[in-house]
Amino acid sequence: MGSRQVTAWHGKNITVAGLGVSGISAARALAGLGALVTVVDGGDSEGHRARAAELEAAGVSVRLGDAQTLPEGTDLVVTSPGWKPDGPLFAAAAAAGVDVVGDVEIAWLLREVAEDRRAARTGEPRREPAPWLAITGTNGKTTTTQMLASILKAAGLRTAAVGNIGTPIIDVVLGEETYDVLAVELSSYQLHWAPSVRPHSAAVLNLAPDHLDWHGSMEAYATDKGRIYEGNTVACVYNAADKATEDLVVEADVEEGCRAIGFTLGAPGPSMFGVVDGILVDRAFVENRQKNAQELAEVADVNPPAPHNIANALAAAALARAFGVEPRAVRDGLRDFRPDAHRVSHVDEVGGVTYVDDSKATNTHAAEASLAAFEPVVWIAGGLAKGATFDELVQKAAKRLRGVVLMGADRALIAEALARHAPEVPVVDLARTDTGAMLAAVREAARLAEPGDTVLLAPACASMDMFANYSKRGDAFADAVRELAAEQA
Ligand code: UMA
Repeated sequence: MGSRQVTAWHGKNITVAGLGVSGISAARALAGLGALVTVVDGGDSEGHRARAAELEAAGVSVRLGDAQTLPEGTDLVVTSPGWKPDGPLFAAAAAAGVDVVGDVEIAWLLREVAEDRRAARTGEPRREPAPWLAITGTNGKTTTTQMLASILKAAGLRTAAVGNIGTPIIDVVLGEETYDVLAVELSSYQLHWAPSVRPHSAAVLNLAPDHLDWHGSMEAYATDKGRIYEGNTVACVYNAADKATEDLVVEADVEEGCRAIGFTLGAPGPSMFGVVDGILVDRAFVENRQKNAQELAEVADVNPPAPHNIANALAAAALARAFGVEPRAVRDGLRDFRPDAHRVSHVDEVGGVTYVDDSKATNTHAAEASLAAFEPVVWIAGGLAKGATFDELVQKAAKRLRGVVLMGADRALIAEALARHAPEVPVVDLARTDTGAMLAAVREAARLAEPGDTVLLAPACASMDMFANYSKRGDAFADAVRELAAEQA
């Protein structure tokens, strides 16, 4: 079955892989279009059963406890992003000649139909679907997507921040609200399963090893990230300090006239965004860019004004300007933006020691950025490594480390790197993967720290071996710090 023909989905057997946020959204949408939908999921918990019951009430079949076999007669598989592409379900689909796509692909393919329906429902003239300004990268993509949405709103545009950020994009495309433009965060997983997506403009913020167990290699990971530039019409935004992002632009097949726009923390050349004397400037979308630059905002307008975050702001500004947003809205949008919790957020000071939560540092690249901001630092790390190695991170951070507390499934990988590159640094190996380990970790870190030090939770790993997600891990850290403060009061 041609997976791109939305009209062909009616009456067809569509298998949705995953009863999570994206699977539920895809199943409801496809059932609404008249497809015969079966959701399959390897889990069989109480939560899964409750979600299954809700979907079954909406006419969707659900099969729990088996993520491997392809339901008989499947015409198309729509997968959730987290499913590894080398899994048995996809091997079975390939053997049966059945296409596999992701929920983001479905959202893209539904844009036209959604506008037909909206026009029919409201009686208003049919509009073009809202263009997508898309963002990916190993780190900073959620923040940049939020900054972009804030800038677009400040420009008076109707917009939403969607995708990997947590709002399934199908729900927004098919929903009641009308949008002028969408700020879309895309993960490498989503890009892998979304071959048709053609953003108006897109940015790859940076590229460092992550999710290698899923993609199989750094090359495969980079290739999937690079898909975001395919078919861009106005701007491919890259990080001038990260050549790999520029290489992806060079390799991309874009529309005639689409420009490569770099961003840099230094003074920008023509067709770039950068910083001059504490001012964020645009030398790309201005008259006579050889000579002129447009002031956008002050560095102090970026919240917080840390180097990696200024880079995020420049990327968001570049995408907004590519869409025609006025300079003043860039400044206002950046000023309005408030960062999420669990991103280098100050928790408390106990006994002269500062406690900082960067639970969002789920890979080595992010952990490296936050470790570089504190000295001396007691580092709490560990969790699921996702195929990463820790030698480079430990080498770079070694001099700053007062001590290290390790927990989680893959903590031995970090312990080995510490033994190789920082043998003098005291390491406490908690040998625990239970949720309660966080309090023990904070107590051990407090014991290692001296007044004036920072205790930093920057795990360099995913959280799911111990917690539901990184935000629960960060909450557990903050709770533990509060308990420590109470003990020491
Ligand atoms: N499952 C299986 N077998 C598998 C894998 C998963 O049965 O091999 C089942 C699980 O039991 C679960 C369901 O599939 O019930 C979960 O599917 P999923 O892991 O793909 O997650 P969703 O709930 O659909 O959420 C996804 C994104 N999750 C991942 O990419 C892992 C969310 O990004 C995203 O917000 C959401 O879609 C909406 O688009 C989260 C994330 O961690 C925040 N993203 C990674 C990151 O940012 O690093 C990529």
